[in-house]
Amino acid sequence: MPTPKSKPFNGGARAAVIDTSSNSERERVFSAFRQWGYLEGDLDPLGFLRPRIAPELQIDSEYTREARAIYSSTIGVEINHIYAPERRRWIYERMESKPQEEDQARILDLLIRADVFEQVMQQRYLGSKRFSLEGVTALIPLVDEVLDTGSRLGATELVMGMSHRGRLNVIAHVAKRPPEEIFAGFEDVDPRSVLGSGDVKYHMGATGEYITRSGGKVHIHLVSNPSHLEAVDPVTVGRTRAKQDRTGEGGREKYLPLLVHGDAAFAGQGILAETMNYADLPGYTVGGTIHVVVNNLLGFTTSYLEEHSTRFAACIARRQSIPIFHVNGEDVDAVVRVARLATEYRYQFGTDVVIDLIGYRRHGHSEVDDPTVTQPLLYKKIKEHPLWEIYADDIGVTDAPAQAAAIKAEFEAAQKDAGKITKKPTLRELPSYWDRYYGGRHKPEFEVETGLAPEELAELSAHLTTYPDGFHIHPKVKKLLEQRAEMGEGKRPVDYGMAEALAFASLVKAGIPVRLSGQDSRRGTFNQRHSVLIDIEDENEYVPLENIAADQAPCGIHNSTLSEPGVLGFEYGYSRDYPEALVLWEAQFGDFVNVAQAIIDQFISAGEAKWSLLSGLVLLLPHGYEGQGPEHSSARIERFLQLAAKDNIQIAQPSNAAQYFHLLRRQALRHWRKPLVVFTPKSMLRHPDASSPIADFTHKNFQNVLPDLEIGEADRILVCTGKIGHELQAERKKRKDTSTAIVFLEQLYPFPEKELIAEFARHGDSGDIVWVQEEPANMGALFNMLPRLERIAGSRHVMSVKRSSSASPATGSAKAHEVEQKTLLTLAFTTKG
Ligand SMILES: Cc1ncc(C[n+]2csc(CCOP(=O)(O)OP(=O)(O)O)c2C)c(N)n1
Repeated sequence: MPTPKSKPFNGGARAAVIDTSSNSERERVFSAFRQWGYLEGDLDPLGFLRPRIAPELQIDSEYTREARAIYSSTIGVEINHIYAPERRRWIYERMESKPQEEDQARILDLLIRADVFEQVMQQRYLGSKRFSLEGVTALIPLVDEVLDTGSRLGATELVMGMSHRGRLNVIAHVAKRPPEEIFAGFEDVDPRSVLGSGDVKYHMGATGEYITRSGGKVHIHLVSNPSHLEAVDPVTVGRTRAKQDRTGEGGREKYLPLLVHGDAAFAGQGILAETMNYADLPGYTVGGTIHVVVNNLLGFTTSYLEEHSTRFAACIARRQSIPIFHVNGEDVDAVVRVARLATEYRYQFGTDVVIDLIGYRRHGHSEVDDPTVTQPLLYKKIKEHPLWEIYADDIGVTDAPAQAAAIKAEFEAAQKDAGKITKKPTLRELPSYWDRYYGGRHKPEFEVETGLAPEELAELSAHLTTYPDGFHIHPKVKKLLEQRAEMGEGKRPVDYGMAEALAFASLVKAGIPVRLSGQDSRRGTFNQRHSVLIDIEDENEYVPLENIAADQAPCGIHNSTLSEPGVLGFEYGYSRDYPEALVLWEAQFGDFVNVAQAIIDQFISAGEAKWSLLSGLVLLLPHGYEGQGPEHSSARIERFLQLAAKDNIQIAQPSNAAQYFHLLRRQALRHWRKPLVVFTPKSMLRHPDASSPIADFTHKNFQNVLPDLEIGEADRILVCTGKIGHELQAERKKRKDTSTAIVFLEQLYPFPEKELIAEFARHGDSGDIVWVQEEPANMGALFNMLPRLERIAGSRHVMSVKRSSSASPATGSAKAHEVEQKTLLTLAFTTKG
């Protein structure tokens, strides 16, 4: 069946109360203000935002004042771009009704706490970076209201991603970690526990419980993040989706995602746009993320006028049919009202919403930075400007200073306690679904059996190659399924496509969910997968992997948007909250993986070292030199090897179909959870040399090294990985060479030293070892392998054969490629040290 589009979960819009079709004078005035009122709004506490006059609003009418008071006030609603009129009316109706009375005592308490928390840190840890929230502390009452409204509508957990600004404040006042735990970060206790690892205090994740205004309880999960602004966005959304998928029915109500952004980052970083772009797509939706732009109209030293080509930083969100609420951060009742409205909207329509919380930045970018150098006039104004005192005055509370003094004393006592802490506090608890899994160094006992009984393979194969009666199959796909059926019966060698299908089918049958996403992954870029069968008469879909067994686990194979960092970040996040599942991301060609480099560097390879957080994510990266040019050849093996240390990741290149099958099953079945980078084939996908007999699926496990059993004593041992090994075998045959062994290194990291030593020993102890690679000398595994090979070579001499160093990975000429490839093969058999 076609995948259903995501639906609003509260049954769509309410009946409209406002009649926008009326031609009355009132309606005409209101119509103008509903559309353009935000442009003249009183949105910036310091009047720094350049004012804008909308000619449409200069109307001489008895209704102008009324409309202006609603739409050009401290709230500005930007919703003209929402296609659905009933959604716009839903917002008008609420804007035009009388605001509810807010719990002002609670709001004031939250504001004082947030400001005083920063001031107490400033007092004691002068010279440390803390990225103060002062100037936008309305964020805390805002989140308080999101939690209250969310909880009333079904939220039991807030999954929150944010960067540096105000993070410590959020850890204290939203995640509710005791302040002494946070202050201990400044005291930098227990340095020996994090030698060479760990992270700065404003990157650490945190969990806690929040009691809402109405007494509801919401679990808070603040996601660990790197400095790379906005990189945490897709990770947070992916984590939310995994939590929702684990829950099934009702998951979208329970798990509410909230992303807090800086204004410069929101406008500037493409990964945010990528993340928002999949908000409504079936494979990725979370039923709406609430975005808050903590907008201080500055980025480090940069003015908002230099940050974006749009009026507001939030305008990037206008491409989606979702509301943007601008609000003056100093009218905190309005902030709370907007928070309620936005949360209700998310629950009503199941889409993203954006709150643009406009304030200012009290200090420099960090507290050690002097902002008067770049914005002298603004900072003169800011210096004189009160904080929570403004709200206390507005609501007529006179004893607020005493309240502030009491809160200050509380924090100062916590600072004293922090000085006594000797062990670095962990600000979070992991969910119990991580209990069974391990990180750290690899141990042999983590290995598992991955072979399957022949009968089981036959049964899986039957399910994979059949479809319902009356299904009109494409003739090409019919042929492919017939061939796959023969593979399952052992009548023809199994290729990669079938090997992968068998691995996935075996896992879902055993109750292990499988999720794969990538560009065109449902069919497969190289026509190799065909995971979804499409009826050629009505385009109905049939997914064999969803029809393996009645009680099977889910199998989701999704065509992703054309995004690398956004989607890879999502899948990393998904793997973080679904350790039991096999989660895979596939690059269209491995060459495009470098677009997502920050996700690889900051999360995938360093997540365990920095935050002790594990992931079993699999990256499938088509790799191999086939004359297709500089951007269709290399997934940059060298980059992954450079990132490898202390068994943080696994890097493999399975050179035949059975090896791929065992590798995928090993990843899912063992409880050692480490990211796995797989260099996958292109031309070898259906090549007979890389296909495997069905027998290889029954008994063997993944072999880190494929020995050369054809050759005993050898004068020369060629060590290689991937496609080149098959070409070397063909060349050896052509040469009728019987003294050269060809050894495939199937796992490049962790380096299988013992297996390789054993294999060398089988071929005697003299002669040469030659590392052969297709990549140029400055790329590929060469740099990593040579010292390792030299260490274990014994009396053998170690040499290498590779393309010449090059600034670009591969030639653009297919013919030049052939010449180069031929030369490589010749040199592999002839080069002398
Ligand atoms: C991807 C990336 N580029 C550059 C930086 C350096 N940097 C850190 S904070 C910052 C300014 C951020 O401004 P904004 O998003 O408005 O947030 P604010 O600090 O003003 O709250 C910059 C450029 C970074 N951390 N990440």
